[in-house]
Amino acid sequence: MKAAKTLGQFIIEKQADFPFAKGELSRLLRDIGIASKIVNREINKAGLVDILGEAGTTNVQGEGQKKLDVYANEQFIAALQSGGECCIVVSEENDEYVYIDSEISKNAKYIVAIDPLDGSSNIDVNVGVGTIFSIYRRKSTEGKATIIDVLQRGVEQIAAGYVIYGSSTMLVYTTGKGVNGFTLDPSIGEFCLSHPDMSVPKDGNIYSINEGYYAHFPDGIKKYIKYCQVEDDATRRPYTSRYTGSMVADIHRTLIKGGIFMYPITAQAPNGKLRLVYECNPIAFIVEQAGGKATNGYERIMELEVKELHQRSAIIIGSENMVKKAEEMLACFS
Ligand code: AHM
Ligand code: MG
Repeated sequence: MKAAKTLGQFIIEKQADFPFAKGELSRLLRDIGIASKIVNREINKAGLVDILGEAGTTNVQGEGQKKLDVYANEQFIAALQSGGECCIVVSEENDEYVYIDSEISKNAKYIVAIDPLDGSSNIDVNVGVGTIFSIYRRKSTEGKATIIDVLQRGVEQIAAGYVIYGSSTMLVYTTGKGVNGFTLDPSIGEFCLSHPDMSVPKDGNIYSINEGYYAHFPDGIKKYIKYCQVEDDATRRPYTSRYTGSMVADIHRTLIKGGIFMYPITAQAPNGKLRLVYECNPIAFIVEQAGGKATNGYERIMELEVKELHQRSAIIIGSENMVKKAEEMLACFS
């Protein structure tokens, strides 16, 4: 019988891809994996909040209940702090970046950007949610890392990944050499390699967008949506529409089945809704590494200049030919 390869084993094996590395990145990835298991355990209990106590109240054991996104944020930051490889964490949950000030992290050379629990409003209805992370190497060589170390473009990412807490829990990541997916085996508490070398089909037949905002979309996006709905056997149209409201779930499906995910600018969100640093860039890195394409409709996501921690961006991402088609239609109106 073949034994499953665990995330830990895989990370150690892959360290050979980085001959000059000292294992810090491997340890960082391992720390993120461990924190995600703790978060997974709490998410699995989310349906019990009425029994154990609502967020903001005290449960029957006398423990204070926290909102899960706050809890997840604390877990990831604590894991990164105790690992000692990370000097700054940028999180959706913190207005400012968090400087990790400890003896063991004083020589840490990595910056982690994280959305600890994306799509958290979906927890109440038992729909999948996710964690998204991105890893950069700090640029400065001495003193405390600063905002300059943090504001790097997506092309400078060293690694990126997501965890999807869905019907099963998976961790998917890239270090720039393809994309691999690991499924959590709850019986042994380990992520096991289940989806080696993931690749996004060049074409797909699923489009994913919050069509409720149709009236507020740019004309090019409206035109593309109409294109998706027209009948044409050769291109498998009309396409199927799927949108969960959890980007990680929609992207995970897109990685496996192909398709296109769009969160364009709207009248209400003139810069888009999703955040460039810890949502768009890591997801773009993963999708590109799997052979897909990620743009804001006009420019490659990973080349966009990063001016602020919580900067927003439009995103059009997924199967290469579908993204190209959407870009073509946006170009008709520019
Ligand atoms: P969040 O970080 O506040 O959870 O918001 C991000 C989420 C994405 O997961 C999802 O694609 C999008 O927001 C859904 O937004 P909308 O409800 O506007 O369609
Ligand atoms: Mg988010």
